[in-house]
Amino acid sequence: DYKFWKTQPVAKFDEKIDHEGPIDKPKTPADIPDTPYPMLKEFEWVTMDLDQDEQLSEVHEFLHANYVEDKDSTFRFAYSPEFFEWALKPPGWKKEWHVGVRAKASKKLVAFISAIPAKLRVRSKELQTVEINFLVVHKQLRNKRLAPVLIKEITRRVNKHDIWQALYTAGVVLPSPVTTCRYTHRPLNWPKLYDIGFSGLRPGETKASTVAKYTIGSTTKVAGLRPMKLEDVDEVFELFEKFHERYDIVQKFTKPEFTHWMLGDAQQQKLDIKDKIIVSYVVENPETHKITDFLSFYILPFSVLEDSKYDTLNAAYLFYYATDADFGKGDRFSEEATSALTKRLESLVGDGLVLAKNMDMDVFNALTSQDNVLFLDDLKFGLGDGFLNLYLFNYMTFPIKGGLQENNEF
Ligand code: YNC
Ligand code: MG
Repeated sequence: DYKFWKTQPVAKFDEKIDHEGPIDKPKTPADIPDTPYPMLKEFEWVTMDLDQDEQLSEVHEFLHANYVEDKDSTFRFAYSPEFFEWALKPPGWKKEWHVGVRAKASKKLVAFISAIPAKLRVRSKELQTVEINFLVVHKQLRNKRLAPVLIKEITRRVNKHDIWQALYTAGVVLPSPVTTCRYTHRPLNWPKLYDIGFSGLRPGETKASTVAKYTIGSTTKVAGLRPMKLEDVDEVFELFEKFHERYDIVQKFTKPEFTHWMLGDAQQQKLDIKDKIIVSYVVENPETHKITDFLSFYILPFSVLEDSKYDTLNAAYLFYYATDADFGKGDRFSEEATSALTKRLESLVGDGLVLAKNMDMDVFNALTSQDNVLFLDDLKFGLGDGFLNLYLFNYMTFPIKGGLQENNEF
């Protein structure tokens, strides 16, 4: 019955929404307590210093053992230390927003939650928010109401910086999603996916026919496709901003943020493509040298729990894309504009599959968000059983259409 969430500034399931905006009365940082929320006496709050390799690997190992699993506990997200560098230290990151809880006696990490700054545009309004992620409580301390304490403490630490809204996603249903997406999966190495129980055999299909169905070549097709470079940032940023006008809810990146999210830090940028965790490509028109398209995906493996043959499942996730495809002079959502966009995204993401396959990925994952539903079916993505709900804290919105889309069927 959502004993905790009932007390929080979030929309109720049956709430009639008649305006968009904050839910709580305005407050100032001075109204917020200076000291942390009380913690159970056996435990203590700590701020994790992810600039220290030792603490970074501690967080890494803790999440490795306790973070999100699929519903049958067959797979668990296997974030790498490099991934945390990228996900938890974007421009403007704050150490005090990497919140841990330790057992007082053993000093062992038993819980974690994080926030990073993120500016959002919700329709025509821009909001300074944080994105909350990596909430996790040790497996042996579940169902003890520790999660609400972590959430209240991170809220306090964020409010102290005069930020009152937050964005978060979760597989669980809480009051109330702004939009709901479904995970879809495009097998790249079907025999392995079948062996570890990730993919099944469809009625009427054989192993051989399934392998044939998912076969893709090893060369990309789009002329002018090449890895994105630091020198491309200005041009791609402009293309990206323009393309993103079509969505109702988007993150508004500054240029440094955009560089961080698409290319990673200086260390990432030096890596060989095959070792990267964030992969970005552009299409440079061979004649005009103008950049016409952009595509990115990130690498996040799963641990395969209890399989004798394999211990990792290599997965790529569709991240952002943008294109200057001719949307027609008038309505960007007209049939003509949509068909131009579909064609362009299909070849772009189709090449993304090839790139990921060449990086030895076993599966390419995507959500049914933004314009993905236009191409998922043709590119042989299949519906998974995971859902992802998107939430806003302390902000009431009308249902989001034409951006992150709800109840997509394709
Ligand atoms: C969840 N994922 O409903 P009620 S996603 C939010 N997000 O409260 P307890 C969650 N709330 O229903 P446990 C949640 N999961 O009574 C559960 N809850 O109102 C709510 N799993 O707490 C739940 N990571 O401590 C209930 O539950 C209350 O011991 C129960 O701990 C939960 O990062 C959890 O899936 C998730 O480690 C920590 O199960 C634990 O079960 C776990 O008794 C594996 O909690 C890892 C996992 C979640 C990934 C994520 C986004 C988190 C968003 C948090 C909300 C942020 C709000 C905005 C704050 C900033 C505001 C500003 C400004
Ligand atoms: Mg608990």
